[in-house]
Amino acid sequence: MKRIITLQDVSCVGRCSVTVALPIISACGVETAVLPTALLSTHTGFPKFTFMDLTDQITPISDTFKELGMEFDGIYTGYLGSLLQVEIVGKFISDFKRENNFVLVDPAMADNGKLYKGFDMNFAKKMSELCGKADLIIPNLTEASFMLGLEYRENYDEDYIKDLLRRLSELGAPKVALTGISFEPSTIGVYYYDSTSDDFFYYTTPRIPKLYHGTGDLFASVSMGCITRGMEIKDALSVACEITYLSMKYTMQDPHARFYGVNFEYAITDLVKAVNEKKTKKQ
Ligand code: PXL
Repeated sequence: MKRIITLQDVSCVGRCSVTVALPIISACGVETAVLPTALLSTHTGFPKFTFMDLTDQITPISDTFKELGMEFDGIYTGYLGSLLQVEIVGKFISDFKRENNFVLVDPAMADNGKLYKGFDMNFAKKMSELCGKADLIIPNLTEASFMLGLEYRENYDEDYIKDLLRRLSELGAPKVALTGISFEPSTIGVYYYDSTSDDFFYYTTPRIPKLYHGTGDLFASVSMGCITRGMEIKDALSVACEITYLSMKYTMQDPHARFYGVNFEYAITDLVKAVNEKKTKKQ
């Protein structure tokens, strides 16, 4: 069985980060190891939360992994809490990156034109450096704009998105998937660019006109699970769109859901089905 490790926070309540990555990647049939980078009572979207930084644990844990000769088929990073933490996580990637394993960096730090609480443009710059160590990055439009030092735009056309994708790949990751891209009101999806073949791909689902916390974490986790399981990246991103759409649809029935993340639990059977239908290698 393939084994990946994910480095991100544990937020006790409010599905995001590890509490999404673990069930979703496990459902794809991939062992999911975790290296928790912080412990929070909830994610930072709640009016009040605790935050215990675990940065000082990362190096002793990774040194121990090294002594044990531990290897990972994939490394997946998400929300990271400080500049120093991004730096240390970058070192972890350098230590455990191999020619045939896969590194996904989700620069989870902003959405809807705004940085999450506690982040500034220095952090966005640092995150853009971490993106340079990845095989694939999955920013949303806000994160992409901030990492490139551009103004966030709500109105754009296909040429603008393609230009953004090319510039993002110049950060150093050969493959880039930009989420939340919409050219007309009724659909939304992912725009993907593979700089190694100069190939673009766009996939959409119907748009659900709601903002829910944790959809980016769900999208990245489905992508990581499916890719590790042997799916082509374009197929994995398409499945991630469908599962995010379905989970949002289920969440709409719950009027208090916004900050508690999306009800992805109801979409797990659909995810397992998609993995079994679309995986290309027997793993
Ligand atoms: O969903 C991204 C995320 C993850 N972890 C924490 C967060 C957020 C977004 O606000 O606060 C702690």
